[in-house]
Amino acid sequence: MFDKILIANRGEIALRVIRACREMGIHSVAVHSTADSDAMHVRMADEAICIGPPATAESYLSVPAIISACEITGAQAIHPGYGFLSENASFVSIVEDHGLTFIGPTAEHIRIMGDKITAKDTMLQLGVPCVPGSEGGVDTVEEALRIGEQFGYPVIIKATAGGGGKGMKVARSAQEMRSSFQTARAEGKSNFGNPEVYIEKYLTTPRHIEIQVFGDGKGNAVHLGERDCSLQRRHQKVFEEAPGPSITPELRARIGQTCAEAVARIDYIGAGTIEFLYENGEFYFIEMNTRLQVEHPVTEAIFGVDLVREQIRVAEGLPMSFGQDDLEINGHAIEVRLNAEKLPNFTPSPGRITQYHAPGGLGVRMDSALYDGYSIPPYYDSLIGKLIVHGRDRSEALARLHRSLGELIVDGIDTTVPLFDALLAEPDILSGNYTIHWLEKWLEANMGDG
Ligand code: MV4
Repeated sequence: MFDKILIANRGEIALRVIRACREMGIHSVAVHSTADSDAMHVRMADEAICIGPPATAESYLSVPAIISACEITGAQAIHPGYGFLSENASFVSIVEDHGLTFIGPTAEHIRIMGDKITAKDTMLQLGVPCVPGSEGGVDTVEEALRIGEQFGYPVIIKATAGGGGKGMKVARSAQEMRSSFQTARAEGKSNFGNPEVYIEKYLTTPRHIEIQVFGDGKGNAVHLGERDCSLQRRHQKVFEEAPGPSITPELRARIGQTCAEAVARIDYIGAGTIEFLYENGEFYFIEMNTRLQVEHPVTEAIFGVDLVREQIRVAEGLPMSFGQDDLEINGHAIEVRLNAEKLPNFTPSPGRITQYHAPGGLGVRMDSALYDGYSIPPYYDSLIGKLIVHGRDRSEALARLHRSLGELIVDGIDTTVPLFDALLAEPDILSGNYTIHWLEKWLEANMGDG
Protein backbone atom coordinates (compact mmCIF):
# COMPACT_ATOMS: atom_id res chain seq x y z
CA MET A 1 0.00 0.00 0.00
CA PHE A 2 2.64 2.57 0.98
CA ASP A 3 5.45 2.63 -1.53
CA LYS A 4 7.53 5.25 0.25
CA ILE A 5 7.93 6.04 3.98
CA LEU A 6 9.84 8.97 5.44
CA ILE A 7 11.61 8.34 8.73
CA ALA A 8 11.55 11.47 10.90
CA ASN A 9 14.44 10.38 13.08
CA ARG A 10 18.15 9.50 13.15
CA GLY A 11 20.52 6.95 14.67
CA GLU A 12 19.73 3.34 15.40
CA ILE A 13 15.94 3.75 15.35
CA ALA A 14 16.06 5.22 11.84
CA LEU A 15 17.99 2.11 10.74
CA ARG A 16 15.43 -0.09 12.51
CA VAL A 17 12.61 1.43 10.47
CA ILE A 18 14.59 1.43 7.18
CA ARG A 19 15.23 -2.30 7.67
CA ALA A 20 11.54 -3.04 8.18
CA CYS A 21 10.66 -0.99 5.09
CA ARG A 22 13.21 -2.86 2.98
CA GLU A 23 11.86 -6.25 4.03
CA MET A 24 8.36 -5.05 3.10
CA GLY A 25 9.44 -3.71 -0.31
CA ILE A 26 8.79 -0.11 0.74
CA HIS A 27 11.16 2.70 -0.27
CA SER A 28 12.67 4.64 2.62
CA VAL A 29 13.49 8.33 2.89
CA ALA A 30 15.97 9.52 5.51
CA VAL A 31 15.94 13.10 6.76
CA HIS A 32 19.03 14.65 8.28
CA SER A 33 20.53 17.81 9.69
CA THR A 34 23.75 19.29 8.30
CA ALA A 35 25.55 17.63 11.26
CA ASP A 36 24.33 14.21 10.09
CA SER A 37 25.35 14.23 6.40
CA ASP A 38 27.69 11.28 7.04
CA ALA A 39 25.31 9.43 9.38
CA MET A 40 24.50 5.77 8.75
CA HIS A 41 20.75 6.34 8.31
CA VAL A 42 21.52 8.67 5.39
CA ARG A 43 23.66 5.97 3.79
CA MET A 44 21.26 3.12 4.41
CA ALA A 45 18.01 4.72 3.23
CA ASP A 46 16.97 4.65 -0.43
CA GLU A 47 16.93 8.47 -0.47
CA ALA A 48 18.01 11.21 1.91
CA ILE A 49 17.10 14.85 2.24
CA CYS A 50 18.70 17.57 4.34
CA ILE A 51 16.10 19.33 6.51
CA GLY A 52 18.11 21.93 8.40
CA PRO A 53 20.96 22.90 10.70
CA PRO A 54 22.23 20.82 13.67
CA ALA A 55 19.82 22.32 16.25
CA THR A 56 16.92 19.86 16.61
CA ALA A 57 14.33 22.67 16.75
CA GLU A 58 15.30 23.57 13.17
CA SER A 59 15.69 20.02 11.82
CA TYR A 60 14.35 16.83 13.44
CA LEU A 61 11.71 18.81 15.35
CA SER A 62 10.80 21.15 12.49
CA VAL A 63 7.28 20.28 11.34
CA PRO A 64 7.42 22.41 8.14
CA ALA A 65 10.81 20.91 7.20
CA ILE A 66 9.52 17.36 7.60
CA ILE A 67 6.22 17.96 5.78
CA SER A 68 8.17 19.64 2.95
CA ALA A 69 10.52 16.65 2.79
CA CYS A 70 7.49 14.38 2.25
CA GLU A 71 6.15 16.61 -0.50
CA ILE A 72 9.52 16.79 -2.27
CA THR A 73 10.20 13.04 -2.10
CA GLY A 74 6.63 11.80 -2.55
CA ALA A 75 6.60 9.85 0.73
CA GLN A 76 3.05 8.92 1.74
CA ALA A 77 3.67 8.13 5.40
CA ILE A 78 5.92 9.20 8.26
CA HIS A 79 7.44 6.92 10.87
CA PRO A 80 8.48 9.09 13.84
CA GLY A 81 10.65 6.56 15.73
CA TYR A 82 10.89 7.51 19.42
CA GLY A 83 11.56 10.94 20.91
CA PHE A 84 11.44 13.98 18.58
CA LEU A 85 7.90 14.26 17.09
CA SER A 86 6.71 10.78 18.07
CA GLU A 87 4.28 11.94 20.77
CA ASN A 88 3.36 15.35 19.39
CA ALA A 89 -0.41 15.42 18.81
CA SER A 90 -0.38 18.68 16.81
CA PHE A 91 2.21 17.20 14.47
CA VAL A 92 -0.06 14.20 13.82
CA SER A 93 -2.96 16.53 12.94
CA ILE A 94 -0.77 18.51 10.55
CA VAL A 95 0.50 15.31 8.92
CA GLU A 96 -3.09 14.21 8.32
CA ASP A 97 -4.14 17.66 7.06
CA HIS A 98 -1.50 17.22 4.36
CA GLY A 99 -2.99 13.91 3.24
CA LEU A 100 -0.12 11.95 4.77
CA THR A 101 -0.29 9.01 7.18
CA PHE A 102 1.32 9.13 10.62
CA ILE A 103 2.56 5.66 11.52
CA GLY A 104 1.38 5.61 15.10
CA PRO A 105 -1.67 6.39 17.23
CA THR A 106 -4.24 9.11 16.56
CA ALA A 107 -3.68 12.71 17.65
CA GLU A 108 -6.50 12.23 20.15
CA HIS A 109 -4.92 9.21 21.85
CA ILE A 110 -1.56 10.98 22.02
CA ARG A 111 -3.27 14.03 23.56
CA ILE A 112 -5.14 11.96 26.15
CA MET A 113 -2.03 10.07 27.29
CA GLY A 114 0.15 13.20 27.17
CA ASP A 115 -1.95 14.79 29.91
CA LYS A 116 -1.21 12.53 32.87
CA ILE A 117 -4.42 13.36 34.80
CA THR A 118 -6.55 12.57 31.75
CA ALA A 119 -4.50 9.43 31.08
CA LYS A 120 -5.02 8.17 34.64
CA ASP A 121 -8.72 9.01 34.60
CA THR A 122 -9.11 7.17 31.28
CA MET A 123 -7.25 4.10 32.56
CA LEU A 124 -9.33 4.01 35.77
CA GLN A 125 -12.52 4.08 33.66
CA LEU A 126 -11.10 1.22 31.58
CA GLY A 127 -10.50 -0.92 34.67
CA VAL A 128 -6.72 -0.52 34.84
CA PRO A 129 -5.42 -0.39 38.46
CA CYS A 130 -3.86 2.99 39.33
CA VAL A 131 -1.81 4.39 42.22
CA PRO A 132 -4.18 5.62 44.97
CA GLY A 133 -4.34 9.41 45.10
CA SER A 134 -6.23 12.55 44.15
CA GLU A 135 -9.17 12.35 41.79
CA GLY A 136 -7.94 14.66 39.07
CA GLY A 137 -6.03 17.89 39.67
CA VAL A 138 -5.30 19.52 43.00
CA ASP A 139 -5.57 23.32 42.91
CA THR A 140 -4.94 24.49 46.47
CA VAL A 141 -2.50 23.67 49.24
CA GLU A 142 -5.46 23.04 51.59
CA GLU A 143 -6.74 20.32 49.29
CA ALA A 144 -3.20 18.93 48.96
CA LEU A 145 -2.89 18.72 52.75
CA ARG A 146 -6.24 16.90 53.00
CA ILE A 147 -4.99 14.33 50.45
CA GLY A 148 -1.75 13.96 52.41
CA GLU A 149 -3.79 13.15 55.52
CA GLN A 150 -6.17 10.85 53.65
CA PHE A 151 -3.54 8.67 51.97
CA GLY A 152 -0.75 9.16 54.51
CA TYR A 153 2.77 10.46 53.85
CA PRO A 154 4.93 10.10 51.86
CA VAL A 155 3.03 11.24 48.76
CA ILE A 156 4.28 12.37 45.37
CA ILE A 157 3.15 15.52 43.57
CA LYS A 158 3.27 15.22 39.78
CA ALA A 159 2.78 17.77 37.01
CA THR A 160 -0.02 16.64 34.69
CA ALA A 161 2.03 17.84 31.71
CA GLY A 162 5.20 16.14 32.99
CA GLY A 163 6.10 12.49 32.70
CA GLY A 164 9.21 10.39 32.42
CA GLY A 165 10.38 11.76 35.75
CA LYS A 166 10.09 15.46 34.92
CA GLY A 167 8.01 17.63 37.23
CA MET A 168 7.75 15.39 40.32
CA LYS A 169 8.21 16.21 44.03
CA VAL A 170 7.99 13.87 47.01
CA ALA A 171 6.38 15.23 50.19
CA ARG A 172 7.19 13.27 53.38
CA SER A 173 5.16 15.40 55.82
CA ALA A 174 2.52 18.16 55.94
CA GLN A 175 5.39 20.60 56.41
CA GLU A 176 7.05 19.40 53.18
CA MET A 177 3.71 19.48 51.38
CA ARG A 178 3.34 23.21 52.08
CA SER A 179 6.58 24.01 50.21
CA SER A 180 6.65 21.17 47.65
CA PHE A 181 3.11 21.80 46.42
CA GLN A 182 3.86 25.38 45.36
CA THR A 183 7.24 24.39 43.89
CA ALA A 184 5.63 21.60 41.86
CA ARG A 185 3.02 23.98 40.44
CA ALA A 186 5.62 26.65 39.65
CA GLU A 187 7.85 24.07 37.92
CA GLY A 188 4.92 22.68 35.96
CA LYS A 189 4.08 26.15 34.75
CA SER A 190 7.64 27.14 33.81
CA ASN A 191 8.69 23.76 32.31
CA PHE A 192 5.50 22.69 30.55
CA GLY A 193 3.30 25.82 30.51
CA ASN A 194 0.77 24.06 32.75
CA PRO A 195 0.69 24.41 36.57
CA GLU A 196 -1.82 21.61 37.11
CA VAL A 197 -0.62 18.85 39.46
CA TYR A 198 -2.03 15.63 40.92
CA ILE A 199 -1.02 13.69 43.99
CA GLU A 200 -0.35 9.98 44.56
CA LYS A 201 0.68 7.78 47.44
CA TYR A 202 4.48 7.46 47.10
CA LEU A 203 5.52 3.84 46.59
CA THR A 204 8.91 3.42 48.24
CA THR A 205 10.46 0.33 46.60
CA PRO A 206 8.60 -0.63 43.43
CA ARG A 207 9.81 -2.13 40.19
CA HIS A 208 9.13 -0.42 36.86
CA ILE A 209 7.13 -2.96 34.85
CA GLU A 210 5.71 -1.96 31.48
CA ILE A 211 3.25 -3.87 29.33
CA GLN A 212 3.62 -3.81 25.54
CA VAL A 213 0.27 -3.49 23.82
CA PHE A 214 -0.65 -3.37 20.16
CA GLY A 215 -3.96 -2.42 18.52
CA ASP A 216 -5.35 -2.38 14.99
CA GLY A 217 -7.50 0.73 15.52
CA LYS A 218 -10.65 -1.33 14.94
CA GLY A 219 -11.24 -2.66 18.42
CA ASN A 220 -8.74 -5.53 18.31
CA ALA A 221 -5.71 -5.48 20.56
CA VAL A 222 -3.16 -7.81 22.13
CA HIS A 223 -0.53 -7.60 24.83
CA LEU A 224 3.03 -8.82 24.45
CA GLY A 225 3.88 -9.28 28.10
CA GLU A 226 6.07 -7.07 30.22
CA ARG A 227 9.55 -5.60 30.36
CA ASP A 228 11.27 -4.88 33.65
CA CYS A 229 12.97 -1.50 33.21
CA SER A 230 13.75 -0.79 36.86
CA LEU A 231 17.45 -0.22 36.28
CA GLN A 232 17.54 3.50 35.55
CA ARG A 233 19.79 6.46 36.22
CA ARG A 234 18.16 9.89 36.41
CA HIS A 235 15.06 8.47 34.68
CA GLN A 236 17.14 7.08 31.82
CA LYS A 237 16.82 3.34 31.36
CA VAL A 238 20.11 1.47 31.32
CA PHE A 239 19.26 -2.27 31.30
CA GLU A 240 15.91 -3.80 30.31
CA GLU A 241 14.70 -7.37 30.26
CA ALA A 242 11.75 -9.52 29.30
CA PRO A 243 10.11 -11.39 30.83
CA GLY A 244 10.34 -9.60 34.19
CA PRO A 245 12.16 -11.75 36.78
CA SER A 246 9.41 -11.06 39.33
CA ILE A 247 6.38 -11.69 37.10
CA THR A 248 4.64 -15.08 37.07
CA PRO A 249 2.63 -16.36 34.08
CA GLU A 250 -0.57 -15.78 36.09
CA LEU A 251 0.28 -12.16 36.91
CA ARG A 252 1.29 -11.56 33.28
CA ALA A 253 -1.95 -13.01 31.93
CA ARG A 254 -4.03 -10.93 34.34
CA ILE A 255 -2.39 -7.52 33.83
CA GLY A 256 -1.78 -8.23 30.15
CA GLN A 257 -5.43 -9.02 29.52
CA THR A 258 -6.52 -5.92 31.44
CA CYS A 259 -4.23 -3.76 29.27
CA ALA A 260 -5.21 -5.39 25.97
CA GLU A 261 -8.92 -4.97 26.78
CA ALA A 262 -8.38 -1.34 27.76
CA VAL A 263 -6.67 -0.38 24.51
CA ALA A 264 -9.13 -2.43 22.45
CA ARG A 265 -12.00 -0.44 23.98
CA ILE A 266 -10.53 2.88 22.87
CA ASP A 267 -9.72 1.54 19.34
CA TYR A 268 -6.05 2.19 19.94
CA ILE A 269 -3.89 1.81 16.86
CA GLY A 270 -0.28 0.68 16.76
CA ALA A 271 2.29 0.09 19.48
CA GLY A 272 1.82 1.37 23.01
CA THR A 273 3.37 0.83 26.41
CA ILE A 274 1.43 0.93 29.65
CA GLU A 275 3.80 1.69 32.52
CA PHE A 276 3.24 0.36 36.02
CA LEU A 277 4.91 0.46 39.35
CA TYR A 278 4.88 -3.08 40.78
CA GLU A 279 5.11 -3.57 44.52
CA ASN A 280 4.00 -6.40 46.83
CA GLY A 281 2.31 -8.32 44.04
CA GLU A 282 0.19 -5.36 42.84
CA PHE A 283 0.36 -3.26 39.66
CA TYR A 284 -0.25 0.48 39.75
CA PHE A 285 -0.60 2.38 36.44
CA ILE A 286 1.54 5.51 36.14
CA GLU A 287 1.76 6.52 32.45
CA MET A 288 1.13 5.33 28.91
CA ASN A 289 3.63 5.90 26.12
CA THR A 290 2.03 6.12 22.69
CA ARG A 291 5.15 5.26 20.72
CA LEU A 292 7.52 2.44 19.86
CA GLN A 293 10.01 2.34 22.72
CA VAL A 294 13.78 2.12 22.72
CA GLU A 295 13.60 -1.25 24.47
CA HIS A 296 11.07 -2.86 22.09
CA PRO A 297 13.67 -5.41 20.83
CA VAL A 298 13.53 -7.48 24.04
CA THR A 299 9.83 -8.02 23.39
CA GLU A 300 10.52 -8.81 19.73
CA ALA A 301 13.12 -11.36 20.79
CA ILE A 302 10.93 -13.36 23.15
CA PHE A 303 7.79 -13.23 20.96
CA GLY A 304 9.51 -13.51 17.58
CA VAL A 305 7.55 -10.61 16.07
CA ASP A 306 8.58 -7.48 14.14
CA LEU A 307 6.80 -4.60 15.86
CA VAL A 308 7.77 -2.02 13.23
CA ARG A 309 6.37 -4.19 10.45
CA GLU A 310 3.11 -4.43 12.42
CA GLN A 311 3.04 -0.65 12.92
CA ILE A 312 3.30 -0.17 9.17
CA ARG A 313 0.64 -2.84 8.48
CA VAL A 314 -1.99 -1.32 10.76
CA ALA A 315 -1.21 2.20 9.49
CA GLU A 316 -2.07 0.86 6.02
CA GLY A 317 -5.39 -0.42 7.38
CA LEU A 318 -4.31 -4.07 7.33
CA PRO A 319 -4.97 -6.40 10.26
CA MET A 320 -2.15 -7.34 12.63
CA SER A 321 -0.38 -10.52 11.50
CA PHE A 322 -1.02 -12.26 14.85
CA GLY A 323 -3.69 -12.59 17.53
CA GLN A 324 -3.28 -13.14 21.27
CA ASP A 325 -3.37 -16.93 20.85
CA ASP A 326 -0.42 -16.80 18.45
CA LEU A 327 1.77 -15.06 21.03
CA GLU A 328 3.91 -17.29 23.16
CA ILE A 329 7.04 -16.38 25.13
CA ASN A 330 10.22 -18.09 24.04
CA GLY A 331 13.15 -17.68 26.43
CA HIS A 332 14.57 -14.52 27.91
CA ALA A 333 16.00 -11.31 26.44
CA ILE A 334 18.13 -8.49 27.87
CA GLU A 335 19.00 -5.13 26.34
CA VAL A 336 21.79 -2.84 27.48
CA ARG A 337 21.96 0.75 26.28
CA LEU A 338 25.44 1.75 25.15
CA ASN A 339 26.07 5.47 25.51
CA ALA A 340 28.93 7.70 24.36
CA GLU A 341 29.59 8.79 27.93
CA LYS A 342 32.59 8.82 30.24
CA LEU A 343 32.26 7.07 33.59
CA PRO A 344 31.94 7.63 36.48
CA ASN A 345 29.87 10.77 35.82
CA PHE A 346 28.25 9.86 32.49
CA THR A 347 29.79 12.94 30.84
CA PRO A 348 28.93 13.05 27.10
CA SER A 349 31.85 11.77 25.00
CA PRO A 350 31.24 12.55 21.33
CA GLY A 351 34.04 12.15 18.79
CA ARG A 352 35.49 9.96 16.06
CA ILE A 353 35.15 6.16 16.21
CA THR A 354 38.58 4.83 15.25
CA GLN A 355 37.56 1.19 15.42
CA TYR A 356 34.17 -0.49 15.64
CA HIS A 357 33.39 -4.16 15.81
CA ALA A 358 29.87 -5.40 16.57
CA PRO A 359 29.36 -8.66 18.45
CA GLY A 360 27.44 -11.44 16.73
CA GLY A 361 26.55 -15.08 16.94
CA LEU A 362 23.53 -16.96 18.21
CA GLY A 363 21.03 -14.83 20.11
CA VAL A 364 22.86 -11.54 19.64
CA ARG A 365 21.38 -8.41 18.04
CA MET A 366 23.29 -5.14 17.85
CA ASP A 367 21.15 -2.15 16.87
CA SER A 368 23.58 0.67 16.21
CA ALA A 369 24.27 3.32 13.60
CA LEU A 370 28.03 3.32 14.29
CA TYR A 371 30.68 2.49 11.70
CA ASP A 372 34.47 2.65 11.47
CA GLY A 373 35.57 6.28 11.11
CA TYR A 374 32.15 7.78 12.00
CA SER A 375 32.20 10.99 14.03
CA ILE A 376 29.49 11.17 16.69
CA PRO A 377 28.20 14.76 16.60
CA PRO A 378 27.81 16.57 19.92
CA TYR A 379 24.24 17.79 19.33
CA TYR A 380 22.11 14.73 19.99
CA ASP A 381 21.31 11.93 22.43
CA SER A 382 24.33 9.92 23.63
CA LEU A 383 22.83 6.50 22.75
CA ILE A 384 25.25 4.81 20.34
CA GLY A 385 23.77 1.36 20.30
CA LYS A 386 21.64 -1.26 21.92
CA LEU A 387 22.98 -4.73 22.53
CA ILE A 388 20.14 -7.23 22.78
CA VAL A 389 20.75 -10.83 23.74
CA HIS A 390 18.31 -13.72 23.72
CA GLY A 391 18.67 -17.09 25.42
CA ARG A 392 16.53 -20.08 26.35
CA ASP A 393 16.43 -18.75 29.90
CA ARG A 394 17.72 -15.82 31.93
CA SER A 395 21.06 -17.38 32.80
CA GLU A 396 21.76 -18.17 29.14
CA ALA A 397 20.87 -14.56 28.23
CA LEU A 398 23.24 -13.26 30.93
CA ALA A 399 26.07 -15.50 29.69
CA ARG A 400 25.44 -14.32 26.14
CA LEU A 401 25.49 -10.68 27.30
CA HIS A 402 28.83 -11.25 29.02
CA ARG A 403 30.25 -13.01 25.96
CA SER A 404 29.02 -10.39 23.45
CA LEU A 405 30.20 -7.41 25.53
CA GLY A 406 33.62 -9.04 25.32
CA GLU A 407 33.46 -9.11 21.52
CA LEU A 408 32.36 -5.48 21.18
CA ILE A 409 34.99 -2.94 20.19
CA VAL A 410 34.22 0.80 20.24
CA ASP A 411 37.50 2.75 20.17
CA GLY A 412 38.12 6.49 20.02
CA ILE A 413 35.46 7.57 22.53
CA ASP A 414 34.43 6.68 26.07
CA THR A 415 31.39 4.44 26.45
CA THR A 416 29.26 2.97 29.23
CA VAL A 417 30.38 -0.58 28.37
CA PRO A 418 32.48 -0.93 31.59
CA LEU A 419 29.32 -0.28 33.62
CA PHE A 420 27.77 -3.46 32.21
CA ASP A 421 30.90 -5.52 32.83
CA ALA A 422 30.67 -4.41 36.47
CA LEU A 423 26.91 -5.01 36.74
CA LEU A 424 27.33 -8.56 35.47
CA ALA A 425 29.45 -9.30 38.57
CA GLU A 426 26.67 -8.22 40.95
CA PRO A 427 24.70 -11.00 42.68
CA ASP A 428 21.51 -8.86 42.67
CA ILE A 429 21.72 -8.43 38.89
CA LEU A 430 22.47 -12.12 38.35
CA SER A 431 19.45 -13.06 40.47
CA GLY A 432 17.10 -10.34 39.18
CA ASN A 433 16.73 -8.82 42.64
CA TYR A 434 16.45 -5.07 42.02
CA THR A 435 13.96 -2.18 42.28
CA ILE A 436 13.87 1.34 40.77
CA HIS A 437 16.39 2.57 43.34
CA TRP A 438 18.98 -0.22 43.00
CA LEU A 439 21.15 1.33 40.26
CA GLU A 440 21.43 4.82 41.72
CA LYS A 441 22.38 3.37 45.11
CA TRP A 442 24.94 1.09 43.46
CA LEU A 443 26.42 3.95 41.42
CA GLU A 444 26.75 6.05 44.54
CA ALA A 445 28.50 3.24 46.40
CA ASN A 446 30.69 2.08 43.51
CA MET A 447 31.37 5.16 41.41
CA GLY A 448 30.67 8.08 43.72
CA ASP A 449 27.91 9.14 41.31
CA GLY A 450 25.00 11.22 42.53
C1 MV4 B 1 6.21 7.26 41.25
C2 MV4 B 1 7.13 6.73 42.18
C3 MV4 B 1 6.66 6.34 43.40
N1 MV4 B 1 5.35 6.47 43.71
N2 MV4 B 1 4.92 7.37 41.60
C4 MV4 B 1 9.37 8.38 37.84
C5 MV4 B 1 9.15 8.50 36.38
C6 MV4 B 1 7.70 8.55 36.16
N3 MV4 B 1 7.36 7.76 35.01
C7 MV4 B 1 7.09 8.04 37.40
N4 MV4 B 1 8.14 7.95 38.38
C8 MV4 B 1 7.88 7.54 39.64
N5 MV4 B 1 6.58 7.63 40.03
C9 MV4 B 1 4.51 6.98 42.79
N6 MV4 B 1 3.22 7.11 43.12
C10 MV4 B 1 8.48 6.61 41.78
C11 MV4 B 1 8.86 7.04 40.51
C12 MV4 B 1 10.26 6.86 40.20
C13 MV4 B 1 10.68 5.94 39.24
C14 MV4 B 1 9.78 5.18 38.50
C15 MV4 B 1 10.19 4.29 37.54
C16 MV4 B 1 11.55 4.09 37.33
C17 MV4 B 1 12.48 4.82 38.03
C18 MV4 B 1 12.06 5.74 38.98
C19 MV4 B 1 13.00 6.48 39.71
C20 MV4 B 1 12.57 7.39 40.64
C21 MV4 B 1 11.21 7.58 40.89
